[in-house]
Amino acid sequence: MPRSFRTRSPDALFNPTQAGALQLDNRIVMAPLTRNRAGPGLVPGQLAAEYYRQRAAAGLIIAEATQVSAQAQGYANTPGCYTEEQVLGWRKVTDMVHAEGGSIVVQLWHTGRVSHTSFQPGGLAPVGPSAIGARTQTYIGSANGAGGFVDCSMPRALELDEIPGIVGDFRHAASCAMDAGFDGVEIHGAHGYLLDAFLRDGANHRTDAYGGSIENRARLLVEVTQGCATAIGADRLGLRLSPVSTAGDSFDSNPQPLFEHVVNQLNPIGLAYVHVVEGDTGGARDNLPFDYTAMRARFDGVWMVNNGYNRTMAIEAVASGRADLVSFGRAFLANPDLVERLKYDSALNPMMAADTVYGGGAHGYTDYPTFRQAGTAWQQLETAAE
Ligand code: 8OZ
Repeated sequence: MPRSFRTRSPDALFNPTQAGALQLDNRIVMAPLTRNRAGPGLVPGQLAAEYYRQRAAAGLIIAEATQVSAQAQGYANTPGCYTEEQVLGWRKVTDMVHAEGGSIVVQLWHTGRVSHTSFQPGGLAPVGPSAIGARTQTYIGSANGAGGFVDCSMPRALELDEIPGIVGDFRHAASCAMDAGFDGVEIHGAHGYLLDAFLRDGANHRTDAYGGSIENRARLLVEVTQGCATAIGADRLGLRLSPVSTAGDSFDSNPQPLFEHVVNQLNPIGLAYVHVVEGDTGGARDNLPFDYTAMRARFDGVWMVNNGYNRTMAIEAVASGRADLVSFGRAFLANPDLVERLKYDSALNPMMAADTVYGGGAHGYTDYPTFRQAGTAWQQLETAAE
Protein backbone atom coordinates (compact mmCIF):
# COMPACT_ATOMS: atom_id res chain seq x y z
CA MET A 1 0.00 0.00 0.00
CA PRO A 2 1.48 3.42 -0.87
CA ARG A 3 2.58 5.50 2.09
CA SER A 4 -0.05 8.18 1.62
CA PHE A 5 -3.03 5.80 1.79
CA ARG A 6 -2.56 5.46 5.57
CA THR A 7 -5.53 6.67 7.58
CA ARG A 8 -5.31 9.76 9.79
CA SER A 9 -7.24 11.36 12.62
CA PRO A 10 -10.34 13.45 11.72
CA ASP A 11 -8.55 16.68 12.64
CA ALA A 12 -5.67 16.00 10.22
CA LEU A 13 -7.19 18.50 7.74
CA PHE A 14 -6.32 21.27 10.20
CA ASN A 15 -2.82 20.11 11.12
CA PRO A 16 0.54 21.11 9.62
CA THR A 17 2.12 19.09 6.85
CA GLN A 18 4.70 19.25 4.08
CA ALA A 19 4.48 19.08 0.30
CA GLY A 20 8.00 18.68 -1.04
CA ALA A 21 9.90 21.72 0.22
CA LEU A 22 6.66 23.56 1.05
CA GLN A 23 5.77 23.79 4.76
CA LEU A 24 2.02 24.08 5.21
CA ASP A 25 0.17 25.12 8.38
CA ASN A 26 -2.77 22.91 7.41
CA ARG A 27 -4.04 20.79 4.51
CA ILE A 28 -6.55 23.38 3.26
CA VAL A 29 -5.43 24.98 -0.01
CA MET A 30 -6.75 28.02 -1.84
CA ALA A 31 -7.31 26.87 -5.43
CA PRO A 32 -6.18 29.13 -8.29
CA LEU A 33 -8.96 31.58 -9.20
CA THR A 34 -9.03 33.81 -12.27
CA ARG A 35 -10.04 37.33 -11.16
CA ASN A 36 -9.03 39.52 -14.15
CA ARG A 37 -7.81 42.49 -12.13
CA ALA A 38 -4.22 42.93 -13.32
CA GLY A 39 -3.17 46.47 -14.18
CA PRO A 40 -1.32 47.88 -17.21
CA GLY A 41 1.49 45.56 -18.32
CA LEU A 42 -0.54 42.70 -16.77
CA VAL A 43 1.04 43.55 -13.42
CA PRO A 44 -0.80 42.49 -10.25
CA GLY A 45 -1.63 45.52 -8.15
CA GLN A 46 -1.88 46.47 -4.49
CA LEU A 47 -5.46 45.19 -4.32
CA ALA A 48 -4.28 41.71 -5.34
CA ALA A 49 -1.74 41.83 -2.50
CA GLU A 50 -4.54 42.66 -0.05
CA TYR A 51 -6.80 39.91 -1.49
CA TYR A 52 -4.12 37.24 -1.05
CA ARG A 53 -3.03 38.62 2.35
CA GLN A 54 -6.59 38.18 3.60
CA ARG A 55 -6.43 34.47 2.66
CA ALA A 56 -2.94 33.75 4.04
CA ALA A 57 -4.26 31.32 6.70
CA ALA A 58 -4.62 28.76 3.91
CA GLY A 59 -2.08 25.95 4.24
CA LEU A 60 -1.10 26.99 0.71
CA ILE A 61 -2.34 29.68 -1.67
CA ILE A 62 -2.15 28.85 -5.35
CA ALA A 63 -2.25 32.27 -6.99
CA GLU A 64 -4.37 32.69 -10.10
CA ALA A 65 -3.41 31.37 -13.52
CA THR A 66 -0.60 33.62 -14.78
CA GLN A 67 0.88 33.84 -18.27
CA VAL A 68 4.34 32.55 -19.10
CA SER A 69 4.58 34.85 -22.16
CA ALA A 70 2.55 37.38 -24.15
CA GLN A 71 1.37 34.61 -26.47
CA ALA A 72 0.07 32.66 -23.47
CA GLN A 73 -2.74 35.14 -22.72
CA GLY A 74 -6.35 34.15 -23.36
CA TYR A 75 -8.46 36.40 -21.15
CA ALA A 76 -8.56 40.10 -20.32
CA ASN A 77 -6.44 41.43 -17.45
CA THR A 78 -4.94 38.16 -16.27
CA PRO A 79 -1.45 38.70 -14.86
CA GLY A 80 1.86 37.59 -16.28
CA CYS A 81 5.11 36.47 -14.67
CA TYR A 82 7.66 37.06 -17.41
CA THR A 83 8.60 40.79 -17.21
CA GLU A 84 10.49 42.72 -14.55
CA GLU A 85 7.43 44.85 -13.75
CA GLN A 86 5.31 41.74 -13.25
CA VAL A 87 7.93 40.23 -10.94
CA LEU A 88 7.97 43.45 -8.88
CA GLY A 89 4.16 43.42 -8.72
CA TRP A 90 4.09 39.82 -7.55
CA ARG A 91 6.81 40.59 -4.98
CA LYS A 92 4.33 42.84 -3.16
CA VAL A 93 1.86 39.94 -3.07
CA THR A 94 4.32 37.35 -1.78
CA ASP A 95 5.73 39.76 0.83
CA MET A 96 2.22 40.38 2.21
CA VAL A 97 1.39 36.66 2.37
CA HIS A 98 4.72 35.80 3.98
CA ALA A 99 4.32 38.59 6.54
CA GLU A 100 1.11 36.82 7.61
CA GLY A 101 2.98 33.50 7.87
CA GLY A 102 1.39 32.02 4.73
CA SER A 103 2.78 30.01 1.81
CA ILE A 104 2.07 30.90 -1.81
CA VAL A 105 2.86 29.41 -5.20
CA VAL A 106 1.71 30.74 -8.57
CA GLN A 107 -0.10 28.78 -11.25
CA LEU A 108 1.59 29.24 -14.63
CA TRP A 109 -0.38 28.79 -17.81
CA HIS A 110 -0.31 29.08 -21.54
CA THR A 111 -3.95 29.29 -22.61
CA GLY A 112 -3.18 27.85 -26.06
CA ARG A 113 -6.24 27.74 -28.30
CA VAL A 114 -8.51 29.16 -25.56
CA SER A 115 -7.57 32.65 -26.65
CA HIS A 116 -8.37 35.40 -29.08
CA THR A 117 -6.45 37.31 -31.73
CA SER A 118 -6.93 40.52 -29.72
CA PHE A 119 -4.45 39.23 -27.10
CA GLN A 120 -1.89 37.83 -29.48
CA PRO A 121 1.28 39.71 -30.43
CA GLY A 122 0.65 41.20 -33.87
CA GLY A 123 -3.03 40.19 -33.72
CA LEU A 124 -2.06 36.77 -35.07
CA ALA A 125 -3.86 33.48 -34.46
CA PRO A 126 -3.40 31.84 -31.06
CA VAL A 127 -1.45 28.59 -31.01
CA GLY A 128 -2.56 25.04 -30.27
CA PRO A 129 -1.48 21.48 -30.98
CA SER A 130 -3.53 21.54 -34.20
CA ALA A 131 -5.60 24.01 -36.21
CA ILE A 132 -8.78 22.90 -34.44
CA GLY A 133 -10.88 25.60 -32.79
CA ALA A 134 -12.06 25.39 -29.17
CA ARG A 135 -15.85 25.61 -29.24
CA THR A 136 -15.95 27.85 -26.21
CA GLN A 137 -15.78 31.50 -25.35
CA THR A 138 -13.28 33.82 -23.77
CA TYR A 139 -13.62 37.22 -22.14
CA ILE A 140 -11.83 39.99 -24.00
CA GLY A 141 -12.81 42.90 -21.77
CA SER A 142 -15.05 45.77 -22.70
CA ALA A 143 -12.83 48.42 -24.28
CA ASN A 144 -14.85 51.00 -26.28
CA GLY A 145 -18.08 49.31 -25.20
CA ALA A 146 -17.26 46.36 -27.46
CA GLY A 147 -16.02 42.96 -26.41
CA GLY A 148 -17.33 40.91 -23.52
CA PHE A 149 -17.58 37.18 -24.13
CA VAL A 150 -16.56 36.14 -27.63
CA ASP A 151 -15.85 32.88 -29.41
CA CYS A 152 -12.24 31.70 -29.22
CA SER A 153 -10.24 32.39 -32.38
CA MET A 154 -9.17 29.59 -34.72
CA PRO A 155 -5.66 28.54 -33.65
CA ARG A 156 -2.73 27.60 -35.81
CA ALA A 157 -0.75 24.45 -35.06
CA LEU A 158 2.57 25.08 -33.33
CA GLU A 159 5.52 24.22 -35.57
CA LEU A 160 7.78 21.49 -34.27
CA ASP A 161 10.66 23.96 -33.96
CA GLU A 162 8.54 26.27 -31.78
CA ILE A 163 8.08 23.64 -29.05
CA PRO A 164 11.43 24.24 -27.28
CA GLY A 165 10.39 27.90 -27.03
CA ILE A 166 7.22 26.91 -25.16
CA VAL A 167 9.27 24.82 -22.72
CA GLY A 168 11.68 27.76 -22.41
CA ASP A 169 8.83 30.18 -21.67
CA PHE A 170 7.59 27.99 -18.81
CA ARG A 171 11.14 27.68 -17.45
CA HIS A 172 11.68 31.42 -17.66
CA ALA A 173 8.38 32.21 -15.93
CA ALA A 174 9.11 29.63 -13.21
CA SER A 175 12.45 31.34 -12.53
CA CYS A 176 10.71 34.74 -12.51
CA ALA A 177 8.22 33.33 -9.97
CA MET A 178 11.08 32.46 -7.63
CA ASP A 179 12.55 35.97 -8.15
CA ALA A 180 9.11 37.31 -7.19
CA GLY A 181 9.33 35.50 -3.86
CA PHE A 182 6.89 32.67 -4.51
CA ASP A 183 7.49 29.47 -2.55
CA GLY A 184 7.01 27.51 -5.74
CA VAL A 185 5.04 27.08 -8.94
CA GLU A 186 2.04 25.06 -10.11
CA ILE A 187 1.98 24.19 -13.81
CA HIS A 188 -1.54 24.48 -15.26
CA GLY A 189 -1.96 21.18 -17.08
CA ALA A 190 -5.76 21.26 -16.92
CA HIS A 191 -8.96 22.69 -18.42
CA GLY A 192 -8.13 22.58 -22.11
CA TYR A 193 -5.30 25.10 -22.05
CA LEU A 194 -2.16 24.43 -24.10
CA LEU A 195 -0.65 21.53 -22.13
CA ASP A 196 -4.00 19.78 -21.66
CA ALA A 197 -4.90 20.34 -25.32
CA PHE A 198 -1.70 18.53 -26.32
CA LEU A 199 -2.68 15.61 -24.06
CA ARG A 200 -6.10 15.03 -25.61
CA ASP A 201 -6.94 13.47 -28.93
CA GLY A 202 -9.94 15.80 -29.32
CA ALA A 203 -7.59 18.77 -29.81
CA ASN A 204 -4.31 17.12 -30.79
CA HIS A 205 -4.25 15.65 -34.31
CA ARG A 206 -0.49 16.02 -34.79
CA THR A 207 1.49 13.39 -36.62
CA ASP A 208 4.92 14.29 -35.22
CA ALA A 209 6.60 13.33 -31.91
CA TYR A 210 4.00 15.40 -30.00
CA GLY A 211 0.86 13.73 -31.38
CA GLY A 212 -0.70 10.35 -31.99
CA SER A 213 0.22 7.90 -29.22
CA ILE A 214 -0.39 8.63 -25.55
CA GLU A 215 3.40 8.82 -25.09
CA ASN A 216 3.65 11.47 -27.78
CA ARG A 217 0.69 13.53 -26.57
CA ALA A 218 2.12 13.58 -23.02
CA ARG A 219 5.56 14.66 -24.26
CA LEU A 220 5.10 18.44 -24.06
CA LEU A 221 3.66 18.30 -20.54
CA VAL A 222 6.50 16.06 -19.37
CA GLU A 223 9.14 18.29 -21.02
CA VAL A 224 7.64 21.43 -19.46
CA THR A 225 7.50 19.75 -16.05
CA GLN A 226 11.10 18.55 -16.32
CA GLY A 227 12.19 21.99 -17.53
CA CYS A 228 10.54 23.80 -14.61
CA ALA A 229 11.87 21.20 -12.15
CA THR A 230 15.38 21.90 -13.42
CA ALA A 231 14.81 25.66 -13.12
CA ILE A 232 13.36 25.83 -9.59
CA GLY A 233 13.65 22.33 -8.06
CA ALA A 234 11.02 19.60 -8.33
CA ASP A 235 10.25 19.89 -4.61
CA ARG A 236 8.82 23.38 -5.24
CA LEU A 237 6.84 22.38 -8.30
CA GLY A 238 3.23 21.16 -8.50
CA LEU A 239 1.05 20.25 -11.46
CA ARG A 240 -2.70 20.51 -11.99
CA LEU A 241 -4.57 17.97 -14.09
CA SER A 242 -8.29 17.55 -14.89
CA PRO A 243 -8.72 14.08 -16.41
CA VAL A 244 -12.40 14.35 -17.38
CA SER A 245 -13.15 18.07 -17.28
CA THR A 246 -14.85 19.36 -20.41
CA ALA A 247 -13.65 22.93 -19.75
CA GLY A 248 -12.07 24.55 -22.78
CA ASP A 249 -13.89 22.11 -25.10
CA SER A 250 -11.72 19.27 -23.77
CA PHE A 251 -12.27 15.74 -24.94
CA ASP A 252 -10.24 12.57 -24.94
CA SER A 253 -11.45 9.22 -26.25
CA ASN A 254 -9.71 7.26 -23.45
CA PRO A 255 -8.59 9.41 -20.49
CA GLN A 256 -7.84 6.57 -18.04
CA PRO A 257 -4.69 5.18 -19.70
CA LEU A 258 -3.67 8.69 -20.78
CA PHE A 259 -3.61 10.09 -17.25
CA GLU A 260 -2.12 6.93 -15.73
CA HIS A 261 0.71 7.28 -18.26
CA VAL A 262 1.14 10.96 -17.35
CA VAL A 263 1.48 10.12 -13.66
CA ASN A 264 3.91 7.27 -14.45
CA GLN A 265 6.08 9.79 -16.27
CA LEU A 266 5.83 12.42 -13.54
CA ASN A 267 6.45 10.18 -10.57
CA PRO A 268 10.25 9.96 -10.92
CA ILE A 269 10.54 13.77 -11.20
CA GLY A 270 9.76 14.15 -7.47
CA LEU A 271 7.13 16.90 -7.61
CA ALA A 272 5.91 18.71 -4.49
CA TYR A 273 2.37 17.63 -5.36
CA VAL A 274 -0.13 16.67 -8.03
CA HIS A 275 -3.45 18.57 -7.99
CA VAL A 276 -6.41 16.77 -9.53
CA VAL A 277 -9.74 18.33 -10.48
CA GLU A 278 -12.28 15.54 -10.06
CA GLY A 279 -15.11 15.75 -12.62
CA ASP A 280 -16.09 18.96 -14.36
CA THR A 281 -14.63 22.06 -12.71
CA GLY A 282 -17.36 23.97 -10.90
CA GLY A 283 -19.86 21.32 -12.00
CA ALA A 284 -20.63 17.63 -11.64
CA ARG A 285 -18.02 15.50 -9.89
CA ASP A 286 -19.24 12.42 -11.79
CA ASN A 287 -19.75 13.80 -15.29
CA LEU A 288 -17.73 10.91 -16.76
CA PRO A 289 -16.44 7.69 -15.22
CA PHE A 290 -12.82 7.85 -14.05
CA ASP A 291 -10.82 5.82 -11.54
CA TYR A 292 -8.83 8.41 -9.58
CA THR A 293 -7.54 5.76 -7.15
CA ALA A 294 -5.83 3.93 -10.01
CA MET A 295 -4.27 7.21 -11.15
CA ARG A 296 -3.08 8.09 -7.68
CA ALA A 297 -1.68 4.60 -7.03
CA ARG A 298 1.05 5.45 -9.58
CA PHE A 299 2.24 8.47 -7.59
CA ASP A 300 4.36 8.36 -4.43
CA GLY A 301 4.05 12.05 -3.56
CA VAL A 302 1.48 14.45 -2.16
CA TRP A 303 -1.99 14.25 -3.75
CA MET A 304 -4.27 17.29 -3.78
CA VAL A 305 -7.95 16.98 -4.69
CA ASN A 306 -10.41 19.62 -5.85
CA ASN A 307 -13.93 20.31 -7.01
CA GLY A 308 -17.01 20.80 -4.91
CA TYR A 309 -15.53 19.68 -1.59
CA ASN A 310 -17.37 20.70 1.56
CA ARG A 311 -16.15 20.36 5.14
CA THR A 312 -17.37 16.79 5.62
CA MET A 313 -15.93 15.61 2.31
CA ALA A 314 -12.58 17.29 2.95
CA ILE A 315 -12.22 15.85 6.46
CA GLU A 316 -13.08 12.40 5.08
CA ALA A 317 -10.73 12.65 2.10
CA VAL A 318 -7.73 13.52 4.30
CA ALA A 319 -8.60 11.21 7.23
CA SER A 320 -9.11 8.22 4.92
CA GLY A 321 -5.76 8.90 3.27
CA ARG A 322 -7.47 9.18 -0.14
CA ALA A 323 -5.97 12.67 -0.39
CA ASP A 324 -3.24 14.64 1.36
CA LEU A 325 -4.49 18.15 0.57
CA VAL A 326 -7.88 19.58 -0.46
CA SER A 327 -8.22 22.80 -2.46
CA PHE A 328 -11.23 25.11 -2.33
CA GLY A 329 -12.00 27.68 -5.03
CA ARG A 330 -15.34 29.43 -4.69
CA ALA A 331 -15.46 28.91 -0.89
CA PHE A 332 -12.10 30.69 -0.54
CA LEU A 333 -13.15 33.44 -2.91
CA ALA A 334 -16.09 34.27 -0.64
CA ASN A 335 -14.49 33.44 2.74
CA PRO A 336 -11.07 34.94 3.45
CA ASP A 337 -11.09 33.09 6.80
CA LEU A 338 -12.18 29.77 5.30
CA VAL A 339 -9.72 27.77 7.41
CA GLU A 340 -11.19 29.10 10.64
CA ARG A 341 -14.75 28.65 9.39
CA LEU A 342 -14.08 25.03 8.47
CA LYS A 343 -12.35 24.41 11.78
CA TYR A 344 -15.30 25.67 13.82
CA ASP A 345 -17.94 24.52 11.33
CA SER A 346 -19.17 28.08 10.90
CA ALA A 347 -21.55 29.18 8.15
CA LEU A 348 -19.92 30.30 4.88
CA ASN A 349 -20.49 33.57 3.03
CA PRO A 350 -22.23 33.01 -0.29
CA MET A 351 -20.56 34.47 -3.37
CA MET A 352 -21.53 38.00 -4.34
CA ALA A 353 -23.00 38.86 -7.74
CA ALA A 354 -21.45 37.02 -10.70
CA ASP A 355 -20.26 40.30 -12.24
CA THR A 356 -17.81 40.77 -9.34
CA VAL A 357 -15.92 37.54 -10.10
CA TYR A 358 -14.09 38.24 -13.37
CA GLY A 359 -12.82 41.79 -13.34
CA GLY A 360 -13.77 44.90 -11.40
CA GLY A 361 -12.28 46.41 -8.27
CA ALA A 362 -12.43 45.86 -4.52
CA HIS A 363 -16.12 44.95 -4.45
CA GLY A 364 -16.51 41.20 -4.42
CA TYR A 365 -12.72 40.89 -4.15
CA THR A 366 -11.36 42.30 -0.89
CA ASP A 367 -14.65 43.14 0.86
CA TYR A 368 -15.90 39.69 1.89
CA PRO A 369 -16.27 39.79 5.69
CA THR A 370 -14.55 37.33 8.00
CA PHE A 371 -16.80 35.41 10.38
CA ARG A 372 -15.63 37.63 13.22
CA GLN A 373 -16.47 40.79 11.26
CA ALA A 374 -19.85 39.35 10.23
CA GLY A 375 -20.45 38.24 13.82
CA THR A 376 -19.73 41.74 15.10
CA ALA A 377 -22.12 43.25 12.60
CA TRP A 378 -24.75 40.70 13.54
CA GLN A 379 -24.30 41.34 17.26
CA GLN A 380 -24.60 45.06 16.66
CA LEU A 381 -27.87 44.47 14.83
CA GLU A 382 -29.16 42.37 17.72
CA THR A 383 -28.16 44.97 20.25
CA ALA A 384 -29.84 47.66 18.20
CA ALA A 385 -33.02 45.59 18.10
CA GLU A 386 -33.14 45.15 21.86
C1 8OZ B 1 -12.63 30.57 -15.22
C2 8OZ B 1 -12.50 31.66 -16.05
C3 8OZ B 1 -11.31 31.89 -16.69
C4 8OZ B 1 -10.25 31.03 -16.49
C5 8OZ B 1 -9.39 27.57 -15.36
C6 8OZ B 1 -8.01 29.51 -15.25
O1 8OZ B 1 -10.45 27.06 -15.72
C7 8OZ B 1 -9.21 29.03 -15.43
C8 8OZ B 1 -10.38 29.93 -15.65
C9 8OZ B 1 -11.58 29.71 -15.01
O2 8OZ B 1 -8.46 26.87 -14.97
